[in-house]
Amino acid sequence: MDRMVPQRKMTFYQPNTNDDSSREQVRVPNVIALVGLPARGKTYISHKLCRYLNWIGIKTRAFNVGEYRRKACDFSNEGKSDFFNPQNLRAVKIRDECARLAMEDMGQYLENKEGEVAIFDATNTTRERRKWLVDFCKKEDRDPKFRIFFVESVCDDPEIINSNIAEVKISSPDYVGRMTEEQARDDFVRRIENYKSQYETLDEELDDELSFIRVINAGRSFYVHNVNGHVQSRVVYFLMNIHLLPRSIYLTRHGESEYNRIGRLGGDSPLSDNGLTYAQKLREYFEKENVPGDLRIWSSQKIRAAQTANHMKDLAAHVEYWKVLDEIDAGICEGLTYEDFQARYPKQFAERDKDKYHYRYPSGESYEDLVARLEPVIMELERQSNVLVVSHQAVLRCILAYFDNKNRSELPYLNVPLHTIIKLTPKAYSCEIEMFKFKIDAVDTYRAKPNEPVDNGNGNHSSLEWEYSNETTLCHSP
Ligand SMILES: *[C@@H]1O[C@H](CO)[C@@H](O)[C@H](O)[C@H]1NC(C)=O
Ligand SMILES: CC(=O)N[C@H]1CO[C@H](CO)[C@@H](O)[C@@H]1O
Repeated sequence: MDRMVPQRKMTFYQPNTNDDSSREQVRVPNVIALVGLPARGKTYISHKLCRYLNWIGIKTRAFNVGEYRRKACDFSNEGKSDFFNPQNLRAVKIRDECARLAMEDMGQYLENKEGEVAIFDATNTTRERRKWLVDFCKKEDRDPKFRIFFVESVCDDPEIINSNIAEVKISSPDYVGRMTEEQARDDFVRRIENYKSQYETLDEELDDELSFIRVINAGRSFYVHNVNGHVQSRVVYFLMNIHLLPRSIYLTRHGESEYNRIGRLGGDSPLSDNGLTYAQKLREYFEKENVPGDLRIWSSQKIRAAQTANHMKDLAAHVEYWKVLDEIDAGICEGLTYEDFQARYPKQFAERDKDKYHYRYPSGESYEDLVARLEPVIMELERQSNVLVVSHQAVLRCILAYFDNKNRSELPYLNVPLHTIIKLTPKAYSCEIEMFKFKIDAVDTYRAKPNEPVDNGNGNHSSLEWEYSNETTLCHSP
């Protein structure tokens, strides 16, 4: 077998450890600036964009001026909403100073090439303030200049505004533990009024030279103007696909397969007896779960996944079989065990341990390839309501990393055990993640990162019917 390999060896992928620098010359730094009154979902948009851009491989950080303000002064001594009154000169000065600090940090972040995109999350409601930001991005001595894109969220639907105030602002660090909910709401409504007095919306004529999107009533309509470049068009496409309606996404691997039992990689084997039992349990879970509205099931085209999904056909509005959900292609290692792989291709095996995200199986795929292949799935998941995805370990790691905001060094080691349902419920700033683990025997297919303690969450919990893990927060601003 080894003797047949040499001509293939020439195509062996060498992980490029200097991946980011090789792309530098083609990428222009981008600033995405949010515009809009409080309670228009700006921070929500900022978190989601940040997570999405990082996941597709564009390094992004959000700079939230509100956080600088909270650090700079103790809000409780500032007379609450009076602080946002344009007549309060001392407060105006503090706020301007915070915006300036956030902007300078953002400038350094882009200049030092720590990242390619900075999201500037401030209230920024005047034309003058926007000009200040544009001038900063196009500063004379700046080379290359930053490209700037404004994302304005406008909303005149009281229902959306009220639900945003209720869900987000009452639990804001500005209010929690400082006053009652009623007081917080009143204070916040006054704060909005203070901003309203100065607010100047983006205008197709007055702001003709700017690039921007206006998101109207949480995405009911859009106005897109003067889009410039790759990042901006990705942002527009993404914003036009997301929605705020409550729903859950369920992820599961296929039941244990014959190949799992004997430790072989990939292949297209059918379910084992344990796997069939899981498929039955999965059905019972969804009978009880009683998902509101329609449930869609998306399965890979591998036999083991389709067999798992087929048990639930009549519970779902649609069952679709997607080739893009097929397991990572292990190339020449398909059908081998890890031991075979290590014995036959020791160098390859070591390369993979060194940089699992970028490592590409000869004649196969890498995790990085997989993320690119799965981007349409993420976009479609954003558009849909309740979906169950029946797929495979590596594929689900990529999807989970998107929702749980895990970076590329963590992604290939995320634990996605067999016979477990992962339920994702997106919230305003985070995604609630619950794991339901069934008490059905399965082999453990997890391989820990070398030189790290093994904690695969398997085994120890086998006496539980299911286990529950806590809410996880997404995308941290600095
Ligand atoms: C990924 O996240 C982990 C945990 O937050 C951190 O320790 C690690 O440095 C990060 N790696 C990269 C490449 O950003
Ligand atoms: C609310 C807010 O940030 N307002 C500022 C908008 O920009 C002008 C001009 O830079 C400032 O004076 C305001 O304080």
